[in-house]
Amino acid sequence: MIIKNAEHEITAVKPNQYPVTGFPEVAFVGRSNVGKSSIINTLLNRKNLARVGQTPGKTRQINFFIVNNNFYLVDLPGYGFANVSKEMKASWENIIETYLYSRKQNHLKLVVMLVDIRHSPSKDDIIMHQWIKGFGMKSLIVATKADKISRSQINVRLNDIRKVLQLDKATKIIPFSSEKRTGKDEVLEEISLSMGEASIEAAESSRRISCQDEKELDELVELDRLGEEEEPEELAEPAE
Ligand SMILES: Nc1nc2c(ncn2[C@@H]2O[C@H](COP(=O)(O)OP(=O)(O)OP(=O)(O)O)[C@@H](O)[C@H]2O)c(=O)[nH]1
Ligand SMILES: [Mg+2]
Repeated sequence: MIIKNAEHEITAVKPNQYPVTGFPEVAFVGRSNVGKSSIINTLLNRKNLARVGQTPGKTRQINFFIVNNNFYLVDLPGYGFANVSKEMKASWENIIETYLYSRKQNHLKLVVMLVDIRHSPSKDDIIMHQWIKGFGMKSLIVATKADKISRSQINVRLNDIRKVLQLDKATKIIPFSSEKRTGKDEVLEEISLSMGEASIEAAESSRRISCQDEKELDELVELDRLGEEEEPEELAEPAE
């Protein structure tokens, strides 16, 4: 997939603030500090479109990034961050769950779940993945910060993550590094595959909106044809 353009469209906390274009969405979930905002910047070839932080808990709301004018990458707050009050934790979890629940049916084409390649998935990660699976959403696992371990360790770590999350064979897991920009093409390919039909639907509906309906289109074609027929015939060259 080629990224032609990308912009931050809206920041939201509740459903009535989400975009209403009907374009398909790909959401990024995972623990706080795992690299959700960083992967979005890397995929979109931007430095700080999504805000990245040294301290966990940087993203506290939902950020929608419109890409190629036809789909969204959605940056969600992280879960599992210990250093916040109970109320704050509950509020963030509520923001994440409300988003997934309300978009699962008509908008969400793929949930990209991020886990740090160096660690076994946490209890929160296991619950989140079961939750995604339970709702029948398509998921892709991305193991972040792959630059922090040696190449020989990568497969060992991927196998462990696969085992702990009890991934079925159909669920892919991709090692990724925002630092080295590795894994980018593979993730973009999965995003593109997940939206194959969705982007055709979106293109169709925008054509429908611009033409109102087939009848109007037919009338325009007919008017064009008549206009062409009524063109005055070219004057014959005057006889010598
Ligand atoms: N070495 C390395 N560091 C990374 C990578 N991805 C992210 N980081 C760093 O990890 C920290 C957190 O990254 P973010 O992208 O803000 O993480 P997040 O998941 O969006 O965090 P929250 O918004 O708090 O949920 C930052 O200091 C990043 O620079 C990576 O692939 N490699
Ligand atoms: Mg973030």
